Amino acid sequence: MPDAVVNFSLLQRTCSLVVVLCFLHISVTLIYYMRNSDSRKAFVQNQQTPQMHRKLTEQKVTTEDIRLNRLSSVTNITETERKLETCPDNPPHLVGPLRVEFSDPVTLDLVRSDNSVLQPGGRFKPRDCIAQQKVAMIIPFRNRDEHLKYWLYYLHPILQRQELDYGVYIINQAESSDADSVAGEETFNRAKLLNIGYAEALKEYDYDCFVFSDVDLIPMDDRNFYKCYSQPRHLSVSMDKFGFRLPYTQYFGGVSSLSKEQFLKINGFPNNYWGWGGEDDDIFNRVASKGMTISRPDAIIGRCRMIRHERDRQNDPNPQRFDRIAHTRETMGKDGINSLTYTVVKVEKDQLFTKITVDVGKP
Ligand code: UD2
Ligand code: MN
Repeated sequence: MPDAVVNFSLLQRTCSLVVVLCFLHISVTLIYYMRNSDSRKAFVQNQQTPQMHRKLTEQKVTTEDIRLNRLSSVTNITETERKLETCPDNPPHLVGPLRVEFSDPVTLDLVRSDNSVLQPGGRFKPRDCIAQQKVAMIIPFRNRDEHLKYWLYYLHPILQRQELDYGVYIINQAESSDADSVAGEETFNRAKLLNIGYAEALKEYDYDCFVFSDVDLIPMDDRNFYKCYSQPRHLSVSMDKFGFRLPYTQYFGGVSSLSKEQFLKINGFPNNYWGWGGEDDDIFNRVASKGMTISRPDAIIGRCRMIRHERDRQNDPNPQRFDRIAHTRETMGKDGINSLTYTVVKVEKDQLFTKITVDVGKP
């Protein structure tokens, strides 16, 4: 064989080897890249809203489509052409158990930037489907800004993943500085604030469900739906504070939900429990006396954490509570949403919530 031919076939083989090696290199790099981007995604899941998830998926679709030259068929589908269906029972973006800690520094600005999708007043609607329920989140409040920050930080992404049409209402009991009409700081009245939340939220939107939540309670699993069921629902069933179990069967404190119909059936909540305790048992009595039962998630899905705190000023245990809960059946007809009186002092619309400051009067 002539030398030139030998050299040429050697060159050809070397070239083929180089091509194969290049191909191998590219394949390995691609596989590593894809794996890495998967694990990065798993890491951001906890604080992930459906919008963030959608952005990630849309980016992926776009690159893929450019490669396959399918771009035009994607951009042709406009928002208005999409026909919306009712959101599913199992929303696709839920992640299950969540890490909940109160040591991370959280600022309202951080929470605002994470939730840019919210409408003023802490309002949200899913973009891709019609929510099954319109839910007002009602929080009784006075002087707990530190706790409120964590509530907003954790709950907004959860509620969005649950695909609810919701609004957040902070019902703030006025202090002396809030209004001339209020002289000095009065005793706290949690249940009356919850009644006010119900009434004020309904003035704004046609809510069909009301979730009543302490400001210091955070669910540890996003499968614990903040919505209403065929019976009044107790949501905070498995709390760190009580060793992750119910303290007693009739316990209804912390977080609960009632549909508009269920709420009206029990004439709302009592207005005359001033100070700490008893109002949650009175609400339980109301529910039971109307022949309803309590619906609850299981002890795993119902896990939640309460931010540790001292008893607040002007919220000492109410000495009348035992006497009052012994007479719920007789008093509930005339004390409740049908006898509610109060004065609105101020309404503030933040991106993350609607804060309604109210004068609830005195004992
Ligand atoms: C328990 C119940 C709570 C309620 C209360 C008795 C749990 C987890 N919660 O809470 O549902 O039945 O006993 O009344 O067991 N608040 C303020 N500022 C105040 C006082 C109270 O914002 O100055 C609000 C706040 O939303 C707080 C809630 O009222 O989470 C309940 O008060 P608490 O946290 O002091 O009472 P706690 O933890 O014993
Ligand atoms: Mn508490």
